[in-house]
Amino acid sequence: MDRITPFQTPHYIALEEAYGASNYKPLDVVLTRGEGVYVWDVEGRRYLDCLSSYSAVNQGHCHPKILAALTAQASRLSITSRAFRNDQLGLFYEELCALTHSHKVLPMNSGAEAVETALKLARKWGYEVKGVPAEQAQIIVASENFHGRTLAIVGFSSDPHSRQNFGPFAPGFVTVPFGDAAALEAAITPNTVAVLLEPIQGEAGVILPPPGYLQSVRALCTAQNIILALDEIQTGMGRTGKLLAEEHEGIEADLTVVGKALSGGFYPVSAVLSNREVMDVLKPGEHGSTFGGNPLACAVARAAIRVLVEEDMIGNADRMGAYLLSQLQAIKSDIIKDVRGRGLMIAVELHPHAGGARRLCEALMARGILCKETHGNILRIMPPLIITREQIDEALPEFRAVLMGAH
Ligand code: IF1
Repeated sequence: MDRITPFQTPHYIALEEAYGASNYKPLDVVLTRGEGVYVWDVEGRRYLDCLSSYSAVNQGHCHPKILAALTAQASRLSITSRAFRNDQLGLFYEELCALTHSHKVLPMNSGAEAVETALKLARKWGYEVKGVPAEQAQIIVASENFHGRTLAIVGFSSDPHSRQNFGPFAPGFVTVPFGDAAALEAAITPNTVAVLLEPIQGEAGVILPPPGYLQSVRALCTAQNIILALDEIQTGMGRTGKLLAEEHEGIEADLTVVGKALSGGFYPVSAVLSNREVMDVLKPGEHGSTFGGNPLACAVARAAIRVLVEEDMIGNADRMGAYLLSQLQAIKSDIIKDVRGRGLMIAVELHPHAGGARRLCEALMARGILCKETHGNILRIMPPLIITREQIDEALPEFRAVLMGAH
């Protein structure tokens, strides 16, 4: 294998161990190049990327048209601050609103920032439009949620690893079991301003909503004048075979949070989408961000949206996701408890006696496939949406071998 960079794998690992915070435990693969569904390590080995950076590179690694937009804009104007206007922001707003049938957009950078923005919008709307008494707003969230890593967000996480020793936390959040509409209805009070949900829980292990659940939540929110906020940061941008996962349920959220593949993985770009009423509670000076809505972010996101639609990546995710799911579900193995998913957001849940999904990730890595485990016994399989049937067929024998016990 021809070498690509000056150092070998151990050198890069040693540097990360010596100087980096230990807030991750990555696989010991050092990547140096990405193209389409593949990435290469510093030893020249090729891998099928079945994580897509947690659904940030739906368009495939280093998509040439998004790269071209990035370099063209970066050579012209990268950032202006929002103290002045620029020639990319309005076009980004118009194109994102047209794509998502939204009325207004608030651009941010990371997903967590956009979720925080949605929480602030919901609370402000609650006080100024719904008439909830000051400081009394309540927001209902689901157990096993993942919405980011900020203090407010981890404060309503049910994962001890996300919240241990980070308190005290922000008040005003009520947790109910995901999928239980009756429990959610029982948790509603006159001070409830919003419900925040992932339409499919990603980090929890691709937990699909029970049929009718999201329609029930939508109806409850409409009937009781409560904002339905959907976090589509991982499920959006075509990942589930629809542009937004809410489309599978035939509902429309009042606030929708998007991120990750909104930039095709080239740049942190996130946004809150809303109907006019909710977004209009914000007045100048009441929210913002240095990089939010900068021309480079907007140019990259415009190209990422364009290729997603023009190259029918959403339809491909639907077709290839159905094929991959059916092939994985056909694998007979005593370690497989469940295989589930929607579009190219798929999970293989293992029985406890399987010894954990990390071991399988390492076995798959040795066979040229990169996956990530979650919650110990769940394998997430989320390739870029451009994957072809041939590329799936090339990977299936490796998945079968590892899931059927060969290592
Ligand atoms: C990590 C998890 C996934 C998200 C949803 C908001 C955010 C995320 C539904 C925040 C981000 C990332 C964060 C990253 C790993 C990854 C992740 F494992 F952490 F939980 F995808 F499942 N809503 N998810 O999935 O967006 O601020 O990160 O831009 O923290 O290690 P962000």
